[in-house]
Amino acid sequence: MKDLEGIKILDFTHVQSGPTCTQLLAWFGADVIKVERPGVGDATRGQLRDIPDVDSLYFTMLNHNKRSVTLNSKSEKGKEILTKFIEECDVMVENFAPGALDRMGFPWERIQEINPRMIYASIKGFGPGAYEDCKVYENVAQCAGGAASTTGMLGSVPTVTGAQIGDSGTGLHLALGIVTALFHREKSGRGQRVTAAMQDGVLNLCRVKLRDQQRLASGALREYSQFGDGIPFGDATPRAGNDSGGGQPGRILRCKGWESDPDSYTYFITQAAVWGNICDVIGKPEWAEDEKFATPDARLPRLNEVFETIEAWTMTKTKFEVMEICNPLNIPVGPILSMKELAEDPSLRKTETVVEVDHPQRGSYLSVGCPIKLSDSVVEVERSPLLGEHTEEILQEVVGLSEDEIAEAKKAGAI
Ligand code: CAO
Repeated sequence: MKDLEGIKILDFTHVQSGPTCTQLLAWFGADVIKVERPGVGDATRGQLRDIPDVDSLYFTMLNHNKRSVTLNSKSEKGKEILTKFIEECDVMVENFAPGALDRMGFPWERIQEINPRMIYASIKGFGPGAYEDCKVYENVAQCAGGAASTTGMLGSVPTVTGAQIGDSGTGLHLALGIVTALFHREKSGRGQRVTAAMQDGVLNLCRVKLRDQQRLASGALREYSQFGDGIPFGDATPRAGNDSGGGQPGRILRCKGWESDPDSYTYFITQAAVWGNICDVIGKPEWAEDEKFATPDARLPRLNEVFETIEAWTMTKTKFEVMEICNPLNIPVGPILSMKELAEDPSLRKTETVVEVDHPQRGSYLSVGCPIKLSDSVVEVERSPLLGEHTEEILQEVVGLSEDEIAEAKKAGAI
């Protein structure tokens, strides 16, 4: 049994942020009906293509378990069909540029009028305010949400991260909002508007950096390497390089083979509770009692010396050997894993976090499966739909069009 079975989602999303949200809902059993412009479709179908004329990995990896219907929702006939879809569906999701659905003639008020039970969920770049009309892509959100100003090396340019916290992060936020609104509807019988702004989503994920902003008023951030380096703090949370964001200092350290392998590194955390074990493993047992190193406070101004000494040891081991030695001693470390290593990782294959999917045009490809595991509700990853693959069955099943009506809509260019 699929938990969201019976929930029909009218999916007007495109590119990355919205599709990640509806993909999650599809994995949990919702019937996600992806609405795409006839002959065009989601722009990502054709972006970053690795095989000519075949849906890109960009598209196929973001649109699993959905059905595709083509509909020109700006044409008169298309609007008629869209109205029927709104009557029949439970949730409508979109991440168009601000105002696009209003311009199409379907503002929230109209949608509510057509179906008061409808949950209407949107992602925009910004919430209400000075920038509400702006179009936004991933890296703009990372910059506007506080991630870029706090990421990168001190004294160097602001840096964006490879994790798509603006797009996929906001998609996750929206999915939770939709499920919450579905619960609300169970009790109230009413739908509601759900919005998630990418700037807000990124800032939510940068919560610890706003924490540090406020701590600055009480003086230097002593766990930042710049404190030990004697570099004064300014009036905003600085870039922290690879320092840990929490109270246990950590850094990325070189491992055996780093000269030729760009990913031969480990993240090493000097957790206070296991400091004695760390001292033993790196060959500095005397540091456990030495007053210059014995306590977290004493170590903070000496983190460079601490990590240089640990690194002299990690450089004699591979990143996996560091893991094998430190884990039994409860020392938190983690290898820097390349995408190649992740793609080949047997544990991730076993849990279906990395899955092989078959596609009629491209053959077999790797994808990231559902990262959320429920003990009773197992997710089966299905391939993404071809453009308009389900148009006729959806128009018949969901909006009740006859074959003649479908032929007429086709003739009018509405589907
Ligand atoms: N039938 C008819 N028209 C359709 C349609 C359909 N099935 N699907 C889309 N369209 C129309 C839209 O109505 C819109 O028309 P108008 O400009 O006349 O209102 C037009 O296609 C283009 O939509 P868009 O403005 O959303 O697309 P864009 O490529 O210009 O912008 C993006 C893309 C992502 C910048 C913008 O959609 C946006 O800012 N979205 C919100 C934030 C967001 O989700 N960003 C993440 C993107 S992933 O990095």
